[in-house]
Amino acid sequence: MPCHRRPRPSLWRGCAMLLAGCLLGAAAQAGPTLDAVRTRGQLVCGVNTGLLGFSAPDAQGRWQGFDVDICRAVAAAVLGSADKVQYVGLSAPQRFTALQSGEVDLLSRNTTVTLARDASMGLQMTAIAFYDGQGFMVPAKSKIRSALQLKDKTVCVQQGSTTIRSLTEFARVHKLGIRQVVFDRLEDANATYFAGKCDAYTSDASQLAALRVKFAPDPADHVILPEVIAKEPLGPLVRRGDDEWVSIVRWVLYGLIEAEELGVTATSIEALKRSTDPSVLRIVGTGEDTGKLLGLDREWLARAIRATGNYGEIFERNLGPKTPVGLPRGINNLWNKGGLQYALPVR
Ligand SMILES: N[C@@H](CCC(=O)N[C@@H](CS)C(=O)NCC(=O)O)C(=O)O
Repeated sequence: MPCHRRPRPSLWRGCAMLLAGCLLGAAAQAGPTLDAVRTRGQLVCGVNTGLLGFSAPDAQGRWQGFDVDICRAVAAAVLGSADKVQYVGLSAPQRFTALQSGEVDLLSRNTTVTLARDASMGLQMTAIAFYDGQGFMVPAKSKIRSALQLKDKTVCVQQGSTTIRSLTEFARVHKLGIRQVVFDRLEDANATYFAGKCDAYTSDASQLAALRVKFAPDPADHVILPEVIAKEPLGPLVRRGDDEWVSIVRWVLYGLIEAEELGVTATSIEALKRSTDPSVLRIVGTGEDTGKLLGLDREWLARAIRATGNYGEIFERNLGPKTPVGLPRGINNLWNKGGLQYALPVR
């Protein structure tokens, strides 16, 4: 019987409970990954073996970078400390097996989300951390200033990524007859290109920017061409079939983005605990308890923000104009500042 036709008291109760559930959500149960992470007391995070700005160990062996900060934020939310992370460096071809087999709990490794990866590999996307695009880099002295000038040129490329296929399709569509020089290992692709043995190098544009800083005596000797030949939305992936874990990773990322939108930073968070804005209070952990909906406590997001800063702070510290990689915020700016970063609302 529909609720509005004078239902019996027990039905009223049922409807009221359903309504309360709709409005508030019910407390979540922990899924198998969260259970395993808690029992182990450590999050095992798959990252790139060494990609400047995204994930690389520093001189003391401490992992640093944008993707590493996502691991740290999740660990802070789930385990109470951003340091409770074990990092597993994974090459492009190794990364999906490591996640599928359970070797890592989370893959936070400059990985593009595509339909095939999301739908057919036993993996699931969470949210987009970085909007990237595939591009080309050429030596500045080469005079090539457009990807359309790559006719019959050699292009260095690594396998195990989305890159080869998009290169092949781009070359075919524009009838460029590009000659691919394919490598299993990134080190070999780098060595060959920076020794001047390929006319161009193709990869995610952020990666090209990082590589020229690391390997070129003068980064200005290499130019990234203006064309973006494929969308490369990068984000953390988890195993399919653990809905609770998907939600946790997704909402940590959204929470960091929303924190930026609301002006909550690693340093302003303490003062904002006395804010009068309910949206801010939810984020800083003194308002409505969103943690219980994820199987976490009230302070889950506050801990993540204290550990890593909000999304904007993470971006600026690891990739922004003041870092060696020197990327502009561009399309990774917030939606209300001309970019694409739009967190679903944390409420
Ligand atoms: N975002 C692209 C490319 C990411 C990627 O794995 N890039 C390669 C270079 S093209 C890389 O990081 N290689 C490092 C390695 O294999 O250790 C993807 O997800 O397929």
